[in-house]
Amino acid sequence: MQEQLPRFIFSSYLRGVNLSVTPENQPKKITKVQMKKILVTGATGQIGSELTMTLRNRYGADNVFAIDKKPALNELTQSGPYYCLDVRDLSALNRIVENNHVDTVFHLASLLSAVAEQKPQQAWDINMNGLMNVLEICRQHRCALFFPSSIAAFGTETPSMDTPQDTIQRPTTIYGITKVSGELLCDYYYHRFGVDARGLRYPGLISSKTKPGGGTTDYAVDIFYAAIKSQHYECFLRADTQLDMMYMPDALDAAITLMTADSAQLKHRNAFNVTAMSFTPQQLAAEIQKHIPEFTITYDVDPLRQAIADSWPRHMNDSAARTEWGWRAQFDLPAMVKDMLLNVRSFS
Ligand code: AKB
Repeated sequence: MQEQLPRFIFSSYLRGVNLSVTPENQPKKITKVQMKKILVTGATGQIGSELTMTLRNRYGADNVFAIDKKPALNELTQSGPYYCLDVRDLSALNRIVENNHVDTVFHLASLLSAVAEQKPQQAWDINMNGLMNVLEICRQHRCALFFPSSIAAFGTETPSMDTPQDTIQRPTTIYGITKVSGELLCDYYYHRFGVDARGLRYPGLISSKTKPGGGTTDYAVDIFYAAIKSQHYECFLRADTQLDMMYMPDALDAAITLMTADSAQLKHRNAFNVTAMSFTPQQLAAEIQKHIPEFTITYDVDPLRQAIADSWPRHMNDSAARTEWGWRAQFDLPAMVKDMLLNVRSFS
């Protein structure tokens, strides 16, 4: 029976990989993630581009392997190993993990909410089949895994204020459906095969280095570029749309702190609620106006992205992350705005 279940589930698209679950290839439960040889998927994306560089600085440039389906020629390719490959290509993924003795995977390759809604089949293919490949590789090679979930894993039936760690999850977007399914799959691989999978439910992420693409919370990044360039921003969400947000340095810190936390302290493991601030476009604009008084904001609401935002929580309760592995954000709204304006100015 142990042998039949995974064979049945994966047989349609896994080829050339040993699927049998024997004592030899079943990972043992570990209490400490190695982080000696690290793979980052989706490395050119908003999180990946910064996480790869942070991990290279911390664990050695040659020990962090970056992959993305886009060819790249920038600090990612110049500072360490970079491979152009799609996470849906299981044998290529397997080769890289095997040849480089990877022990930890940060799996960031994913379509975001708004673009996923335009291409639901592709979103399922990339987000789910990509994750299934990565989980299977982690099982085979005994790697630990970081998987980012999102506020999108909740839906309209979830309490939107002080959203509990464990609560109803009935998302209405395809992106949210792939995130809940991803959380469950990671739990499944932990319980069934002992894969040390850990993860966070990220809120909207704000960063100055790489722009997000196709997300609903992207306005909170775009607004800074517009404020510097033209002192005006036209927002695609309503003025009063309150959402959880986090500045990228905190997002990177959360991922690395969770992966290096003592496994014995983790009751939840996957899908920890984490937040740093919660604001509306109007409140963000008011904070920017403290630095750029002439800045103005108008609203031209995009019904698709507004409906997505309206289905997400306003403010999550992240006490499980605080208690189980010591999560604390460093940046609140005023500190984030000050730093973003400094950084975006220096790039412009
Ligand atoms: C998106 O807007 O799709 C993402 C997310 C909240 O997961 N930033």
